[in-house]
Amino acid sequence: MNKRCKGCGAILQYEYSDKLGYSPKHDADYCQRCFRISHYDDVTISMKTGIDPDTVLRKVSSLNALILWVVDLFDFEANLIAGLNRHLQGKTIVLVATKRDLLPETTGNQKLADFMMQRLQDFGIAIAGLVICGDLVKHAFDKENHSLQEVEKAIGYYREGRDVAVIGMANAGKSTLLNGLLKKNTLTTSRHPGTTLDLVEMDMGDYTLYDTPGLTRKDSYLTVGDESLLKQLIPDRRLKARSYQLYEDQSLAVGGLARLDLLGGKKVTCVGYFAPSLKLHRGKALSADALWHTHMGTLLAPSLSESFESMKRFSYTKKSKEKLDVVIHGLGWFCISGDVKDIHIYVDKAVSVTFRKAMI
Ligand SMILES: Nc1nc2c(ncn2[C@@H]2O[C@H](COP(=O)(O)OP(=O)(O)OP(=O)(O)O)[C@@H](O)[C@H]2O)c(=O)[nH]1
Ligand SMILES: [Mg+2]
Repeated sequence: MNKRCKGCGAILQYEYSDKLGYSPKHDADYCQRCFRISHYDDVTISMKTGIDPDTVLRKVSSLNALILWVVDLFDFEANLIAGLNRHLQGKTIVLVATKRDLLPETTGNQKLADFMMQRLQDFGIAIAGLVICGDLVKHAFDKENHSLQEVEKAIGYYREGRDVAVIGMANAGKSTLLNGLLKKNTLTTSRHPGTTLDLVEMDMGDYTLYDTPGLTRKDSYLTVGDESLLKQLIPDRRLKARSYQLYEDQSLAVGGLARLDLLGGKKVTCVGYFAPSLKLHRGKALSADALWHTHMGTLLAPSLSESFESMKRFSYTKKSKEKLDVVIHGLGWFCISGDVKDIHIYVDKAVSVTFRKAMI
């Protein structure tokens, strides 16, 4: 039988150093790519778009396993999987929400749970249970962090003799969660989406635990951004709510990546939730076009699109007083409350935007 890399699941091979699974040593447990990711944070072969989601879902659905669906709370909308129950017919699904540590501490878990249940209902996704995890990277084993115990409890309750497999979008934190359950860093984890390459089987005594490659979506800054952009987009610490009070037509820029125009408002509060390293600029909506034409890529940085004209616009007319989130996949979101009429948001042409009832 072919030997597989313990970190990413790729079949090990010893001939082609530019192909997946390569190792220079015949007795190695890990491929060179995993070694370089773990030791140098260097992803030698990017698999951001190279893994076929249908193949992954097919492999997972053929297992007799309880499913832990790992969902990144920061990038929640882009982590939803339409038709999940159809893809995994007959499977019991427990949603495990990760990266709670990035969201404001003041937001209660009950509120987050209610929000998620509502979104799942909107998407027609049914789950059996829900666990919200705190920081699984730096504080997984802290006394006051009960996340892993809660996941273990859910496994004990819902497994009913079956194996256990994780699924979810790339970068959701699946391998990190499993390393926590294994209590050692067996699996390769990284901020590069597409780290895990194939199913990885681990013996837990009573059952087999499976890590799986993340599913990818093309309409996210996580997929279209290059490695250096990813470093800036992904928050490395808790998000600071950046709040703006607006009294006239205004425009807010997230670096040179996204522009939000709020029009026809009298008194509007807009809160941005983005990686702390990303700069937000506020200005008059009237002069925003000129600003973007001249300063995209310089004052408005980082940027990705080749020009402002090439960016795509999404619009929304706010009719109720309800707080509204404008979510930019892979980047973060604005929460808008108060009296605003028209909302326009410009993003890279490949990226999607979702308008939703406020999460926080
Ligand atoms: N802030 C925070 N970051 C996390 C947490 N869990 C995972 N991460 C980070 O998220 C990134 C992705 O983690 P992985 O475990 O590699 O994600 P994955 O779902 O296995 O990704 P793929 O293998 O690409 O599908 C890494 O940079 C992790 O450090 C968490 O609880 N909090
Ligand atoms: Mg992984």
